[in-house]
Amino acid sequence: MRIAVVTLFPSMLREALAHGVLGRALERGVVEVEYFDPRDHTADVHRRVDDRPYGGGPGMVLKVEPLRDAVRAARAASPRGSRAVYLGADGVPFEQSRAREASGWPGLILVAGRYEGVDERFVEHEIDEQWSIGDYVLSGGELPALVVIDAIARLLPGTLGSAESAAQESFTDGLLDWPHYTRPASVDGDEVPAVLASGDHAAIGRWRLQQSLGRTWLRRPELLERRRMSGEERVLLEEFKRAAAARRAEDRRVIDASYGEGESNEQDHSTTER
Ligand code: 4G1
Repeated sequence: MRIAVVTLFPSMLREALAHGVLGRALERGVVEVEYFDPRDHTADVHRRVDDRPYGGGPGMVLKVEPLRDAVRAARAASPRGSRAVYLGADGVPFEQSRAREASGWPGLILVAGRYEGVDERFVEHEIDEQWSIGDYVLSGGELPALVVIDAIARLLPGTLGSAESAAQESFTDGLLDWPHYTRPASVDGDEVPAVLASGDHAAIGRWRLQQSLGRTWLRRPELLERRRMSGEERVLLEEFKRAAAARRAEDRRVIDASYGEGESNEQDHSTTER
């Protein structure tokens, strides 16, 4: 896949993409990343890419012409059917489903903003989609571009080993990950869950699925609502909830015992965990 990045800071991405699984994918040509700097598309002596916002207010806005010409150069170097995406806080959420979809495109042109953003007329005329990686204030679109490239590149055949790619389509799609453990089996008296060392692969699979369901229920309940559950999953989650309730009851018992009956206990335990 061909990825073109329109950015004022290409070295920010170049360095970050040289490592690990992505670095190897680039070496092997599974993905090709090319940079287009709007500053290379200026005509004035100051190589000016920004200007003051019409209507007043703080900060600067990226001018249309250097951005437009950089995107046009990127389009000329990209395969037919490539799509140009502006990364901005006001885009649609960039999620795994969008990464999966974009991994099937022949090419992708990512545009990273700076300052307060870009002139809206550039977006209207040169951009096909707008994506946001999340709700926070950033100082530029370069880190979002890295996030998007990482998420898409690892879906391309040849980036990961075949064992890893099979695991990606596993049954835990749409759930949080299960907890992981490695050696030693005991750290400061803290033991690995016994089931993981049992060698019973069916039991391990059930435990992991249950942990994924339980953590998703605790931390990201909206993800469970989006996802239909099998009968087995319902049973596993109900068992997790019962165990969680039993743990809470036991915690309350221990707390009551240590504070003593009738003594003040101003702590509010309702806001900790479910
Ligand atoms: C208004 C967040 C502006 C930010 C409201 C997620 C944030 C790109 C993203 C901003 C950016 C809020 C993103 C803000 C991003 C141009 C340069 C826009 C940086 C810029 C909540 C600054 N996902 N933000 N504006 O952060 O590029 O992709």
